[in-house]
Amino acid sequence: MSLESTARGRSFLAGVERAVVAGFGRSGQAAARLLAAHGVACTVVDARPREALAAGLAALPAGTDYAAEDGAGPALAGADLVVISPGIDTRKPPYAGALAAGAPFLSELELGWRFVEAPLVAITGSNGKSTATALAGALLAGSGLDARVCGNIGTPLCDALAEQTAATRFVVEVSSFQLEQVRAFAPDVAVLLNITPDHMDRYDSLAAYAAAKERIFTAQTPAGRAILCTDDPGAAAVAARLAAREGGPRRVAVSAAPQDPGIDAAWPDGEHLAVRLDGTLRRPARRDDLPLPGPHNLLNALAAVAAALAAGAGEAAVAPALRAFRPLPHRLEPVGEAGGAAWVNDSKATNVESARMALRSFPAGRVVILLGGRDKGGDFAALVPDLADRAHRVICLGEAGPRIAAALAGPLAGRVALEVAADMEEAVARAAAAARRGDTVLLAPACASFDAYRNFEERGEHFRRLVARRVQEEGHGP
Ligand code: UMA
Ligand code: ADP
Repeated sequence: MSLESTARGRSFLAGVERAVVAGFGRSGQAAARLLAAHGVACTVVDARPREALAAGLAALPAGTDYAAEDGAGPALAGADLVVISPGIDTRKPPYAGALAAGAPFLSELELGWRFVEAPLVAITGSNGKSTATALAGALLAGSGLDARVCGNIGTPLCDALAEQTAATRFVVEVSSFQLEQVRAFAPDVAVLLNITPDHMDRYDSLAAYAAAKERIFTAQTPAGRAILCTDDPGAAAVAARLAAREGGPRRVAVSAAPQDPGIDAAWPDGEHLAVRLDGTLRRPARRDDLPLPGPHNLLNALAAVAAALAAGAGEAAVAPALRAFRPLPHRLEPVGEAGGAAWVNDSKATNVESARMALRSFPAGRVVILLGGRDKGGDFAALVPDLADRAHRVICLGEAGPRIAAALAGPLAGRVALEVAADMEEAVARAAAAARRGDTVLLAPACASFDAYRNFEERGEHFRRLVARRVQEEGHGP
């Protein structure tokens, strides 16, 4: 089936003559291309000047307009549809005013979803989204299905659609930003891994952030399935609200603890992973089929297995697909042995909770951790118990380095050594000097990367190169 032939999408766009595409990055360009393919004229709105967008604009049909963000009020007011990019904070002008006046905002995610024909899996959470999404995709692909992993993980859904067939299973990583402006988005299988503080620079409160995440379930009916990791208090609260909702989705609880026979759930059952869906119990894999470290990855895997089985994966495919799965780059990724220590790149640990989970993945007292980057409003003091348990030295770096050091110095005094480094290079040198044989040197910054890098990948690659240089120097010996 070609993109043009999706009747659902065509009928959705039937009344739309002029759309605004707000933000012209990956999501906006994908949305504009999709709209253009359906004959909908676009006005592109971006904070960047027209010249900076020239290459992307040239790929769109004549008749595509551009409006600078600060003068885009009239374009927003006159649009039949405003497709909004996830990076745009709609609390600011001109978006706040347009929203208040009732402009028809829609997330790029939902625009794409309107064109999808086969069952779709959507996965959200503060941490573990990419891992669970990639794993669910691998489980579906291992079952011989045409699985496409997309969304926040990299390829916008509007782009991933281009090659869909009636059998394609999209596994979409979904962020809170993408969920802010959904209306009818009703994934066949929706997963919520956890809700812990993140992006507090974008939301007025944790409740506002949690409410955005909860929207993944809002339009689901009993035809849909909601998979929630109920060991997490934030996700458990959402599960309780879903249980009380009439006409809501079928729920599946994911937990590290044994689950009652009466409910659909996924949990570690002795040596096995157990999943009960619609009352049918399966044990499709052993616990040690999962090659990823840490208790958090067990929950990610249980959620991914439940989601994949619910979306049509075969039971026999689960164990081999788990065994073949490798950690994604920049997520607890081993990058070398130097000075007798194992060096681990968890550059994707961009918030406090993911850094805590990273610490818990290694033996007590044996970690040298690198923390810092751009502050997203994280509560660094929440790291104290895990740092005291697992680390013997903390090296703070980047823009947030001094604030982190100030938050930790008192509580860690006399227990864990604390240093401040100007940048990654100095932090790695300090870590090498402090690490003992058998230690783990862990980059799990609990911060965004944008103070010094374009993204978390670039930060992780820099760390990897610095470690590789040490490994190589050691190879040549003194
Ligand atoms: N822009 C404005 N005004 C603004 C903000 C941005 O005009 O106020 C413009 C920028 O000038 C630029 C464009 O918008 O031209 C960028 O749009 P965007 O920030 O929405 O980014 P995209 O390139 O569309 O990438 C987005 C996601 N980015 C964000 O959510 C910030 C990508 O997730 C995602 O991979 C991609 O869509 C495809 O789905 C990145 C991310 O950081 C990796 N996500 C956050 C996270 O994982 O924590 C949520
Ligand atoms: P996301 O896409 O939500 O950022 P990733 O799978 O990329 O999730 O992992 C991001 C970071 O969070 C990594 O540092 C990883 O080690 C950590 N992490 C993964 N799963 C969890 C979880 N369930 N709870 C807490 N931290 C996690």
